[in-house]
Amino acid sequence: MRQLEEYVDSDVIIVGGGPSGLVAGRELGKTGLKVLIIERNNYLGGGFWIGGYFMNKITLRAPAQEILDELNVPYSKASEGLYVADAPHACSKLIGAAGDAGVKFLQLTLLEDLVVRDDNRVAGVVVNWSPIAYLPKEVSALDPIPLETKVVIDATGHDACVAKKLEQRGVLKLAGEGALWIEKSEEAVVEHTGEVYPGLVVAGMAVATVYGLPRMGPTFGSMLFSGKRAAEVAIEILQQLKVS
Ligand code: 48F
Repeated sequence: MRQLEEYVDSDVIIVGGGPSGLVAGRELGKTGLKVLIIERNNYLGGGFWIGGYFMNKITLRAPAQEILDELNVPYSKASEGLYVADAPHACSKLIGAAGDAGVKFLQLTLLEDLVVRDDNRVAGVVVNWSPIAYLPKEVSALDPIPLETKVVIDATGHDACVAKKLEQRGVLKLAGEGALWIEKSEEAVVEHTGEVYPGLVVAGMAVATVYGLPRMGPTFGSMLFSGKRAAEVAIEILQQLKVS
């Protein structure tokens, strides 16, 4: 309860605790910023616990193995420029690294809406307990609460749930994910990671959904690099806010 009270105002809220959100959180936390990750599941890690086709290995293309080095995750070289790691090992190390950087987590918490201020800027999130989605109407009529922040990062994966809230308001148009094409998708996702609306940054697979980029296959390098890029963009936005 005390943590919730402390985090009704923060520097950055990341919605989604998958690989891109966790990396973004870690990078931001390392700089001393007040960062909260909101996750609808009880567990963090999103799709990073398992590789393609239910295999418990993840693949990463160079130079993403450098991020595994940073996290002290062991891996092996499968072929030139392609690396393989144990998914649970990589995922748990990444969650731990975000925690070590000072990031706080609010699990079982569902993004319901956004706080948008007069100057048309995203200024927070509106959240509720995610279990209410499974409760009968008689007990699920529960008011959500707002959490204010300076920058929101949409790291909700393929659904791009946060950006979709702006689309529902008619202020943003999402192109929808393109067909699977790993080589194109990896680079394009990192390149397009950025501020899509004042105060809202998109990271990870949400970037493909927002910009109509090809969807990813079972490889994770660009999720990690997109998280890093999202953190850089958030820091730039925070610096601009300080100046203005
Ligand atoms: O899906 P997810 O792992 O997103 P990501 O960081 O990475 C994508 C890859 O896992 C994989 C891929 C690349 O190889 O294609 O899919 O882009 O993590 C997204 C997290 O956001 C949470 C969801 O439970 C998951 O843990 N999430 C989604 N919608 C909401 C949410 C919501 N409305 N409120 C709170 N959390």
